[in-house]
Amino acid sequence: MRPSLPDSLVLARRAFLRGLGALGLSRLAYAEEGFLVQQGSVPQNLATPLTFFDRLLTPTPVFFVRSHFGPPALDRARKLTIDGLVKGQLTLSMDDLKAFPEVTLTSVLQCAGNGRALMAPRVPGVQWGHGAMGQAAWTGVRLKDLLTRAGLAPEAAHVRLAGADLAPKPTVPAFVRSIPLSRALDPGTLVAYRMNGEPLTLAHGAPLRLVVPGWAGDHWIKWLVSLRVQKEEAEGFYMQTAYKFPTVPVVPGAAVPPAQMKSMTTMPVKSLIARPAEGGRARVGPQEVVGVAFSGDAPLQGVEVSIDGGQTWRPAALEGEPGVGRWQVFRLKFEQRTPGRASAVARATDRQGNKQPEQAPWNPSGYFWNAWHKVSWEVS
Ligand SMILES: Nc1nc2c(c(=O)[nH]1)N[C@H]1C(S)=C(S)[C@@H](COP(=O)(O)O)O[C@H]1N2
Ligand SMILES: [Mo]
Repeated sequence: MRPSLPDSLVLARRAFLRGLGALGLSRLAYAEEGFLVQQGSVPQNLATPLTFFDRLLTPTPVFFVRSHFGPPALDRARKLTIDGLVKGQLTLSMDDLKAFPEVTLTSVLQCAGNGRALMAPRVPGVQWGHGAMGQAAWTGVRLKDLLTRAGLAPEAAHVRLAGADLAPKPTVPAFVRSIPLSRALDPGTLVAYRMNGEPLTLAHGAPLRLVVPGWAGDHWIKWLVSLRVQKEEAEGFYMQTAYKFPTVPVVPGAAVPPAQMKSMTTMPVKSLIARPAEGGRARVGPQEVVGVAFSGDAPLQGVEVSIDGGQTWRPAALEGEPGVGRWQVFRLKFEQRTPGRASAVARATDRQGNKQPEQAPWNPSGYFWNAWHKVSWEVS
């Protein structure tokens, strides 16, 4: 039997609330926001509440979880094997890995299906709202350094990635994927063992996971146990069928022939408003719109906010370091002098000139929802 995630989460939540009480913070407010929200009927899909998207780092206890089959048993001594088109096969322990130069970087991890619930018409899959994303500081070693140590054969073109989690029955395909060698050799691609300064938790892939800044979460293999250098992409459903996006615009609801689909890589530019909350209340006077924005293609150029339904736009102030696949916090303050309905809509642009679209392109699996985020609240 697998350890039951809900029980441990309930305990974590209790400890968290006790801690808040000791700090004199309102239990009531945090009872609403301070824990993960189970997404769908399976406990391994947990969404981060929107209110946490107002800061540069998402705390690990509320960092979303997405696992197809649930975690394998915790094994901090699990070794990583590198084989295939290499001069010498390697089997690396944690101590072996820690002999390579250590790297820490801050990067967004977002599920390609984040926002799927907002697609119209609806599409099958985990019905994520906005909570399948987070940003953490990831620490580990460069995949490039490991591959260089193993020695690449000239025909090497892809790295097949496998975790230790098993499908629930033999008829369900294994969660196996691959990345092109060029991406594997990118200095930002890490085999990570720490998240936000602590050893990875089991839910997030302990002891080792891949970190692929700028690319969607399905590349960030957890419980990493095998890297195989090969000529071809990985076999199987999760590489050859799933995680594909139309290469041409699609009429909402239309079927797309497989030949017109290609594997997704970088996350399109996006911003999201954490506060004020949709349907919330505020007093007449200063209002503040806060959120996060990022692009998987280039560092952020800027975020604009409109408080008049899109007629005029104001540049928001940005916090944090710009980077590919790294989010920055944006903030816009304004005065609301009269009672009534207030609203805000945000749109981001990256340094490649990509602009967040007003409508997200519909696609059959509901990937990469990145429409302008609009909220409205009552001022009295
Ligand atoms: N081994 C393994 N790795 C995996 C998955 C999985 O099911 N098994 N899910 C992937 C998907 S689809 C996402 S979005 C991210 C989620 O990472 P997190 O649970 O740490 O947030 O892990 C990826 N890595
Ligand atoms: Mo995902």
